[in-house]
Amino acid sequence: MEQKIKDLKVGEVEVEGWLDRVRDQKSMLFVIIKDRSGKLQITVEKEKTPEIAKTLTSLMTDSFIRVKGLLVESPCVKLGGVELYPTEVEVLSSAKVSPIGEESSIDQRLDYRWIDLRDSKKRLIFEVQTIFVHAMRKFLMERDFIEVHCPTISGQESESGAGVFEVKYFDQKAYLIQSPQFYKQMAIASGFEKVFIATPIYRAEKSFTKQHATEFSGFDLEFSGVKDVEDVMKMEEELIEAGIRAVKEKLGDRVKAELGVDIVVPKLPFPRLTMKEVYEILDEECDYPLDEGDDLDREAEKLLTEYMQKKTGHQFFFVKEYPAGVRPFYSMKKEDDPEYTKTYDLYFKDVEITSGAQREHRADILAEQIREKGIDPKTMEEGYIDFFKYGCPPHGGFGLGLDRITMLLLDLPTIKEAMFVFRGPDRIKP
Ligand code: AMO
Repeated sequence: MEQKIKDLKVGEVEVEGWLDRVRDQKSMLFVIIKDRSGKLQITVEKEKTPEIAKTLTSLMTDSFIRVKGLLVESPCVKLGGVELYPTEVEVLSSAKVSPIGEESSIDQRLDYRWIDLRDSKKRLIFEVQTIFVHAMRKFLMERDFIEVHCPTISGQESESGAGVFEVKYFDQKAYLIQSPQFYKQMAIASGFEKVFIATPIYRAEKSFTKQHATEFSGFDLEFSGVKDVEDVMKMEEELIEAGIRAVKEKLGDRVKAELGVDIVVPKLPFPRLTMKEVYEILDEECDYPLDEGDDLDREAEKLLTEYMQKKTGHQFFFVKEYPAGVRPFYSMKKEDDPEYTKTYDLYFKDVEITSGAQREHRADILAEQIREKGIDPKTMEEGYIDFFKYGCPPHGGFGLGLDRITMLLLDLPTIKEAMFVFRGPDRIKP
């Protein structure tokens, strides 16, 4: 294993790194190299090692080199109080001049995303996401959830309303999944009781907003034993709190120092509103009336967020019991008010990060609800409605958009910055 800069001990060393800076002085050359762990000064005495000096001055920033030499203590050197006198330098990859710089637009930077990501601040975003996802997995495994992996090519559309990418599948038509919805419900019908699925999700929508991508990372849950949508919401708020707490504990200081963002661990429980309350608030408090039965538009989401932040000081809030007309066919309707459903959305700052629900698990009612959405239930028997004909417990779950929560947690201006590689209507490279 190669040695990382931060682990080097004085004496003979061999180290690899990116060329960061070269300061050329009369008789000396000071070269800084870096790896993920830190930076190191290489001190070259031009007269003693002219070949090494020549090699290093000929290189562009971000060339990748291997250096052998003597590491000595040197209290006046700012970088860790050590410097490396090289005896051998090997150029492993010489770089051309970078096509992007600090003044480049986000889209120029995305063309060269691998170079853009060399900035340690950008890397930190993915370190945060790693900790967040790991903490969620730990939370779920402690509660006996099983992780399953599902196909992303399907013969069926799962989310009426959301755009779907059609793919040629030999001589049949197939789709890229808009959600792992059917597979997580299938796992419940398989008696798995508690499952989660982390998967790519595809949406063929020409949306150019800060929170839309055409492919994103979903983190989906489904579990049985659900009596009401509240059971699902409770599971989600605890899960999110655990994820953010882990980020705060492990990386909170670095996020503050490098990105200038305070990670706030949310207090439980998150505030809750029913859609009926939302209609009233929008009308009476925000002067933005919606018709009963309407979904929230972007303006309503912003106004409601402002209202909730003022009223509760909370960055998260749930909106539950949506009208049946704006929710997918798989949502269970309220027994005492069937115009409304046992569904919810979770908002973080002013963006929806999750949809969830108790599901309709009775095959005959499900078929009826599919018909109400204008879809012929026969087209959904095989591969969906059939799951519920051979016994299936009541259940519920939710789908969390990972890229959105990362963007919001770190106050990033767009989801493009929160995704390792962004996919949008006009971007399919790199
Ligand atoms: P929904 O369609 O609300 O619900 O999607 C769930 C979550 O996925 C994220 N999301 C997106 N992220 C980036 N770009 C997009 N275009 C995009 N679309 C959605 C959001 C959203 O809240 N099957 C249900 C979930 C369920 O009920 O379990 C579903 O797919 O964070």
